Amino acid sequence: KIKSSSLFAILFASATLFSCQNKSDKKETTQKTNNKPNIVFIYTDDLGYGDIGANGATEIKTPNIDDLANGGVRFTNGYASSATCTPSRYALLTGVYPWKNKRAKILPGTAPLIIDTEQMTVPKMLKEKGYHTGIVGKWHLGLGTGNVNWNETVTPGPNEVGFDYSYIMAATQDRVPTVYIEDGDVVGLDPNDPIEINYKKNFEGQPTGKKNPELLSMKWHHGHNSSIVNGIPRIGYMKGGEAAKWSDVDMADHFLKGAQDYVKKHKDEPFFLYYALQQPHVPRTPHPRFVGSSGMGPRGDVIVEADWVIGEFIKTLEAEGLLENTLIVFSSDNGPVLNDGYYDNAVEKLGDHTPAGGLRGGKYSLFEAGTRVPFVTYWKGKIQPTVSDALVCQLDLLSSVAKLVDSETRVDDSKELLDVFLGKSNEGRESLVIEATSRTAFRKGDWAMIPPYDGAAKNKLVNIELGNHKNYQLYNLKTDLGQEKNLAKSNPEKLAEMIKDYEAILGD
Ligand code: NG6
Ligand code: CA
Repeated sequence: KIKSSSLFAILFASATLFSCQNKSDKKETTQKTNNKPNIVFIYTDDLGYGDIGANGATEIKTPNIDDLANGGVRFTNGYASSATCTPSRYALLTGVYPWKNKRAKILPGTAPLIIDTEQMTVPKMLKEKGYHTGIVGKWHLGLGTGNVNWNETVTPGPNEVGFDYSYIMAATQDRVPTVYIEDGDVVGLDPNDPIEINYKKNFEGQPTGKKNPELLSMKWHHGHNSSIVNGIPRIGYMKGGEAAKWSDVDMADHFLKGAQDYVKKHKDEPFFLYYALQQPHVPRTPHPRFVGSSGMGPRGDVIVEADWVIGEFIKTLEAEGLLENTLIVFSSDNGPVLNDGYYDNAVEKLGDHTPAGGLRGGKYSLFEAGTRVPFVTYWKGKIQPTVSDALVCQLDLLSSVAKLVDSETRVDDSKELLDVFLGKSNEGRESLVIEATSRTAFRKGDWAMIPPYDGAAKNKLVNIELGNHKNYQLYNLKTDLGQEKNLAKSNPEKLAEMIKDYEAILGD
């Protein structure tokens, strides 16, 4: 078996080299780089561990994601670095624990870039190895250095931290500016209708969600009552830029096309694509053809939609003959939330679906559902289908992908776990510090430890338990996945060991 597959690899590699030699006049570089696999991160926004069929969901259908999960390594202990978006994305790209960067918090649309342009990132590392690098989708890591002028090229941004190409939304779907930005320029901007953004104060005479409920097609529940775009009240105030405003219901198709076009354009060179979907984050705006598809209201419908675009994207890789030369990593930036600020029936129509898949908490939480997320690696013909319970984190992708492409780059917090990601080893990381809204907790072996925190036990607006408690919490996840039995008092030795290891990492 091994022999024939390596023979195949040699034949395949030499065939690839040969065909490229014919095509390209830059023989030298092409030969060196073209045997490198393409790398694609498909990253959803707020998708819970239990939101996909492969992780046990029965009430919602995600056949395309399930194909990846069942045809690759499906991780049962795969973690985002944080229970919210910005810090997780920061860690994904830089390999640095987000709690080491004070600015890695949920950012307004006007926040400056929080990745140092000198810092190592996944795309930077890959660029050094001859890859073309692109991002399509949600950014939410800040742009510019302070007062962004949206009517000029916005910089620094993704293009200054390693991406050759970027097609992004600045922050979130519920935050202004509600426009797409390509390589720093707002797409479709009419210079006679400049964009102004303010997160503190409205522009005179502009309607808001708060004052003009009659203009709304979606009602706000908490927050989300500033400027109105497409009948949806947002966070932050925006004036101008009418022609550039995105169409929410078309966003999924739009980003899909961006991702497909990127692949088609760069299929003849090794590429890295970070495809960051907006679903199922609020506001949930399924394209009309998906409305009603889940029976669960908009949250379910946009998950079906996300699954569909992922399927279409994979078809493109296949049609271009790239699937067997592409490592795909699928994951989510943080755990699930139902009501995240709009009335959209996510709670009312949930039925028997369990977005957290039996884990406690959700988005914003130090309990497991905050950070334990769908996590899959897929590489047709290269990764054997398996289920792995190794502890892995999105943090680890930088060093692991570096190893894959023969880069020397390693970042301390990012563990090199290439064999684990390729399904050849079950030896994941020993421990992990997880983060949720500026608090941290600790995972090691079968255990989870949450230090004492002041603050509400539950965020009542979103109806999620945050993990705060006046005492230490200690859970054995092997016997108590739902974190119901606090063993801190009955197992002081384990608690002491966990605290010691955790503090050693924090104090590093
Ligand atoms: C919160 C928003 C929430 C969501 C979140 C960011 C309010 C009341 N809530 O502040 O709706 O936008 O930020 O989500 O405004 S994340 O997935 O990008 O981290
Ligand atoms: Ca998110």
